[in-house]
Amino acid sequence: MTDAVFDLVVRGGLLVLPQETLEADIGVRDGLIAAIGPGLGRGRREISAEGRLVLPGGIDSHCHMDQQPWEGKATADDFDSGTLSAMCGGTTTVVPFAMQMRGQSLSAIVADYHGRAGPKAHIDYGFHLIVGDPSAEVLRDEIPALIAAGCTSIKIYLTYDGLKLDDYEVLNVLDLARSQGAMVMVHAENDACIRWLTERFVAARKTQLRYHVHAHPDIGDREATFRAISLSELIETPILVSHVAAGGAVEEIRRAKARGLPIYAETCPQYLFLSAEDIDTDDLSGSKCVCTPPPRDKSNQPAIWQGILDGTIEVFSSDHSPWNYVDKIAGGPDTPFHRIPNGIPGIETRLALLFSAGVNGGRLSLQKFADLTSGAPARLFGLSPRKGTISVGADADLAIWDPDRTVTIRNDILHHATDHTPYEGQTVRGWPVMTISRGELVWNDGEILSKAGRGRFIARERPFPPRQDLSKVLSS
Ligand code: DUC
Ligand code: ZN
Repeated sequence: MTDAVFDLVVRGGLLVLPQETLEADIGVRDGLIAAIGPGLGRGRREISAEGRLVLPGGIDSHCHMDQQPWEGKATADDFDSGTLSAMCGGTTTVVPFAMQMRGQSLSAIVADYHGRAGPKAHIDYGFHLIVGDPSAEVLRDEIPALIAAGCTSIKIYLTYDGLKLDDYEVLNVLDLARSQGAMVMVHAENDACIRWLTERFVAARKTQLRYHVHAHPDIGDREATFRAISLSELIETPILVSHVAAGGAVEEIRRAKARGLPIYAETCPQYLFLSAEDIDTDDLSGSKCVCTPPPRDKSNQPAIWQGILDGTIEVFSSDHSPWNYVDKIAGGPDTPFHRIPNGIPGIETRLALLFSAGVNGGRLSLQKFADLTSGAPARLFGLSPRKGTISVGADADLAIWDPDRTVTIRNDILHHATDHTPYEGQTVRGWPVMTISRGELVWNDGEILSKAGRGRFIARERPFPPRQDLSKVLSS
């Protein structure tokens, strides 16, 4: 077609732009959005989006793939199946974790992770840095160089053997993050509460699955969230509280924001669409829902929704952490709760679950949905303005949705390599039917058109201006 003005035109959809919803076309050139408007000129390729919604491709800023084994068991998804599954669920960028444990070199882990992702990823990706050993050498010689190379966010844990930091170490990491303009994500559970309760439940032979929830009490989330906020306030650097699961943590974050502190928060599908009841089974099937923090008592769900609605929680990501069920129950029918690998799959169902209950359920506007699942993670993790919105100059990363398609989630319709989904049998309305990554149609309603290795590493910007001074504390 010689008179083509664009490489691709997505024609006639209802576009979900940051401030409005507009019936218009999108013209794509060289993988970028070149024009938005009605009646655009021809494209060498045209895709009809008539009767459909066109949303920014999802950004999943919390997902695990091809991570180090847990008690000898590997995650089910590598970068091939993990990113494929994301893509088929309407996601166009993922940010998984390069995980350093005590004694390891973080730079070596990141180099290894590049080798794992590069040949396999179907969509674009970045890496967060899990800092499990913030030695003076790692803080001085490794992290600044990794941030300069585009890994501009750090994850720290307040629990988990081999990963957890004490408060002194947290302060060092926060101090470095401030000086580098990096985001710090915090897994905020109280480690001592978990260990103390687990020891007592085990001693009392209370090892059935339900005790997983009791051993991770929501008061421990509240305490650890408040502590993380306090350390962030002292060091004057933003943090993002990961996977907020319970009302108490929401309250702490809301209070901190009301005081003007730069505290951000994320929640995940398991805290809206699963509950402690799903774990409390007589057999081990409830282990399909075992993750940390655990899905809480249902009474917490309205608080999470409220946190989303009033802006206390900005980000909705999956925390896809795909262990096979066969590995979860490998210890036999009496496997105690604390020996079940933590984590559940959910990278492909994240968007549809929220769209169905949020948008079709009348709780969320399309703009809010797009911001929770794409715009906010892009801004907070240094992917803006390249990704996160439908706007001229941005990457043409799009998800075309049939807002009325009703789908019953079954593991055999999903594309992860995990042998189960915790959402088996849940019915949703609204489904992403096409995914476009940098102007390339990669998922066409049941047909996979991408190739492993086409995804690119995205060197992310620093989300905050680097600041050397610690003005309030050190000037006193
Ligand atoms: N919780 C996490 O924070 N990460 C991975 C798995 C889990 O359950
Ligand atoms: Zn996680």
